[in-house]
Amino acid sequence: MEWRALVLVLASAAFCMGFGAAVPEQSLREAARASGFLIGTAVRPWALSEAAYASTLAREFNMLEPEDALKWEVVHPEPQSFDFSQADQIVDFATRHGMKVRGHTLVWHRQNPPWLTEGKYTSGELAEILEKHIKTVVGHYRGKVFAWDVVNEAFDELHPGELRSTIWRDQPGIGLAENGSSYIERCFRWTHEADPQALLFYNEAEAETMNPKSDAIYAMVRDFRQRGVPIDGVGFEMHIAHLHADVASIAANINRFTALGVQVHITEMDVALPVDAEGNARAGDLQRQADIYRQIASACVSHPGCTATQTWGFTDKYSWIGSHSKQTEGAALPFDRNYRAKPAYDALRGALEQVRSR
Ligand code: 9MR
Repeated sequence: MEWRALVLVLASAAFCMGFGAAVPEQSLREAARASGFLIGTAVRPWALSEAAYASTLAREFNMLEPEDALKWEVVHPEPQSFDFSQADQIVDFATRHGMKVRGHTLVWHRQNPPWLTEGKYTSGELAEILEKHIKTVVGHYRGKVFAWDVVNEAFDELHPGELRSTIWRDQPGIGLAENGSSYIERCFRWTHEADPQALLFYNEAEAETMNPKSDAIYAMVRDFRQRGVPIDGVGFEMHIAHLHADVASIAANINRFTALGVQVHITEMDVALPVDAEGNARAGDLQRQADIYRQIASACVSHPGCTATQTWGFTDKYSWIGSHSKQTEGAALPFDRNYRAKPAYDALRGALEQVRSR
């Protein structure tokens, strides 16, 4: 055999054995182009310097969201100082590659800096601090971040349907503790003042199906819409566990929210699988995972009011599931640790191809 042919044979054998990352013939973002649908992912800034990470991100997605870089502890580390360096890197990447940016998140009970949580501020002081935070961060990204998760996970999982007790609501809160969701309303109004063009979302976990938590959010959003509070969308996180998703209920939930005139974004999708010590999942589970990705993405793209689907990271190399489950679960994303497309990837692309011309 001629040496060039031998090299070719060896190279394709290595590729088939998994030594090279497959480049799909049509990327997710290409599949989404005709319909204008947004396909996004969460991003960690320090991984952008990794060639495979950056090239996969730019090739596959037309939207991104900083996974942690816009949270208080990163962006507002001291009372008087803001640090936009990490989020700026991500936003610059998006600009260079023609991607939209979702902002996550302005008001949350987690990942807040000690100066804030231990500062023993009065409600009046906290209200001032929060207004300044929102206006500074949103102002910095005005015209660059097209949609914000203004308030994140404000409803309780232990008492579904009730608002969670947090520093922002009632510990001590920003002064509106007795008035249900009015502290949330105030946050939406401040954000709108800082960037009237940005789309404003309420983002939540475990409210993807019809259940008491989503009922409560539905009531809040309906009230906001009726009174002209600036809210444009609801984020369904979609962290799927135990390979179980009630797709009919998710579709019904998308229907009722969009009927209020707000958009739905799927904001944080992943499907965690049991993994062995090497982080590998079973082949059958990878297929079942693909089915869930397909069904959920289809439920979204087939509804005109569901305008974006986003995964919470894209490579199994970087995912919150591993550390969160003490490495007993993982393999939750469409690409494996070597950036090879998994069955979930093909499923996602199939769903996007479904809506060439919405
Ligand atoms: O993926 C995020 C992880 O890196 C952080 O350590 C964690 C801290 O709570 O937050 C993760 O992202 C969360 C997101 O901001 C809001 N919804 C739930 C996500 C998973 O916990």
